Amino acid sequence: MKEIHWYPGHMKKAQNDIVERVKIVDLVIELLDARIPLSSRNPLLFELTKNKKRLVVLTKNDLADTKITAKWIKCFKEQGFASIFADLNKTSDIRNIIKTAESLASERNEKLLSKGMKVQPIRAMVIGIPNVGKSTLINKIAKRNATSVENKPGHTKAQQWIKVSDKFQLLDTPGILPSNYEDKKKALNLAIVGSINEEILPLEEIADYCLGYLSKNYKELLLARFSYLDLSASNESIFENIANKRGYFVKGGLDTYKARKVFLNELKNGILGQISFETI
Ligand SMILES: Nc1nc2c(ncn2[C@@H]2O[C@H](COP(=O)(O)OP(=O)(O)OP(=O)(O)O)[C@@H](O)[C@H]2O)c(=O)[nH]1
Ligand SMILES: [Mg+2]
Repeated sequence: MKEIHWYPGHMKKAQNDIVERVKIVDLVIELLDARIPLSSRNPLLFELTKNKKRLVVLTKNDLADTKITAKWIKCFKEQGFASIFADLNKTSDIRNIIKTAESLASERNEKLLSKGMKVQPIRAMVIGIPNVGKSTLINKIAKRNATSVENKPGHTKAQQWIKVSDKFQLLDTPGILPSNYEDKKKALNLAIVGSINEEILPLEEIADYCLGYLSKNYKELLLARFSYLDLSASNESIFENIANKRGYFVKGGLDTYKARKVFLNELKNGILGQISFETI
């Protein structure tokens, strides 16, 4: 496989900043994408923060297969991690995260109180790979646009403390990817959910992988949207069929590139239904 460069310069600095700041936080909130909990965990980021209390949040559960998410939560809990799933656009899920984070991080304040000292705001660091919802979570907890959100990987470029309340301070951090990967499937998963730039892997390859994965695991959802497809046909003729049906043409024929691109966008945005790309 040809070498793939996907490690933007600001991530190295972001990594050093995490080492520096992790010392002073009470809690690490690690966000993983519920559709790909394994592929979206950066082992280095985990390692750098492993001595701290941790809350694992599986985000974007509104896009994931909730039955599979429940199994992942059970698995993380069995490994000893406090873990919850969330749709970060849902108020009740945000409240659940705040409640769990507060109870996990209360130890320092209990100590201060027992010595007759004033309690301090809880400090939590929000970490994860790009585009998993770190800045969104902070804005929802703060109930204001304290930090910028964008549906593209690598949007946040530097750390930023956000005072959420007198009781809570959150540190927004830039998404950090592993500098390399051993496994092509992981890279494909990251491209599907938008945690690495689309241009890094060939679009045809991502779309063909998804088509195969859905034919195998979510055939009903695929046929609910594209009832006219013959799934035993070749990938090329399936995308030709979609291009034809939707009127995507280029000079000289059908625009299968556009058919693949639109298919991937619909998949990423949940239009085909709630789909998980990693099972236990
Ligand atoms: N459907 C859905 N979308 C979400 C959820 N959480 C975040 N998003 C969207 O995901 C995109 C990325 O969110 P950000 O909060 O910018 O992600 P980030 O982790 O801060 O990304 P970087 O700064 O690039 O590391 C935005 O379009 C959000 O609206 C969720 O639970 N469900
Ligand atoms: Mg961000």
